[in-house]
Amino acid sequence: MKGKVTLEEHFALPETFTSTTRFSKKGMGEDLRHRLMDLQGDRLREMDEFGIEFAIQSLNSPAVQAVPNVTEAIALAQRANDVLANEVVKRPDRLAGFAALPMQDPEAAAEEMKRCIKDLGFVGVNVNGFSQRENQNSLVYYDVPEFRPFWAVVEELEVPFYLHPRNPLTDQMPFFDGHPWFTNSPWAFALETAMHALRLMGSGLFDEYPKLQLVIGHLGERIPFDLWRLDHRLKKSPQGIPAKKTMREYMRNNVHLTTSGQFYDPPLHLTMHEVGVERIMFSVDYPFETTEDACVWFDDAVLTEPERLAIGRDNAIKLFNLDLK
Ligand code: GRE
Ligand code: ZN
Repeated sequence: MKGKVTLEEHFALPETFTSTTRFSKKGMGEDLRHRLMDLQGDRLREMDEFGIEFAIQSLNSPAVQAVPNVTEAIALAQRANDVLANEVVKRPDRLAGFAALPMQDPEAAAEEMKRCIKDLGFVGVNVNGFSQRENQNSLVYYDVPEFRPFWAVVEELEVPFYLHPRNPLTDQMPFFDGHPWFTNSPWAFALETAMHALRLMGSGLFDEYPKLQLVIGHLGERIPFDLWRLDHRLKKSPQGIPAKKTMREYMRNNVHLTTSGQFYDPPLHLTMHEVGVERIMFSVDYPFETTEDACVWFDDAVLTEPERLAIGRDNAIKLFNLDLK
């Protein structure tokens, strides 16, 4: 399919690259560095080769979220956003930007988000999970009351918020002891991100701000598979839950999903059944995944042509108000 639009595609600054290196295979470091730093060369050539017209770019993970010093986190987010804005203006026909945000300070995050949307022309924000604040072991999740004014600004700006994975602090989790291969992207990313998304839903955030739109990758970080059981068991929860609606209702009204790093028909079909075709958008997860793997799969996935067009292009154009014909 030609004209695809993608939205979980990453770049890095020299100083944020190191937060990713440990995830790359030995020997891949240099190639990955090149691919993360470059926003114009190979990236666009691969998009051309495999029929991607337009890609919304975001900073690598965890980057800003892993900087405990609040002043440094704010400066890093601003720098990353300025660098991205400079690259996007060179090819506004192919690229757009997501803002990186210093969530360690919700007020500063709201200010930076306004600057990115209003002055830099970004189309949304992308945050890499929880933020470490003040020290390495103190982490904040964004369902807590302190963040409600921040979410009010997100709703007011009418921009989607992409909640991107980061690794949980596995040295605090005996759970992973002796099994490091299950940390990071093979398993831990989805566990962490799904839990954060559930915290947002369960806290009643979307009852307070019903127009908020959250985006999560990897076909919903496993939530669609468990959606029926989740609501089935929550109905019987002895603790109750602050949320007024079912998780299914939030998934169908406030959440969008991408296919980043999930290039397989059965989970796609399950997800379409659970949340509806209009809430799913094609994405690659470049450069951690190859454009080829993603596109060769998607172009031949078992879909009707209207479904392929919606997931591959039109849903993203609509959600982000992209200026594409
Ligand atoms: C990502 O999406 O950010 C990512 C990594 C490392 C490995 C795989 C992956 O940062 O998808
Ligand atoms: Zn990613």
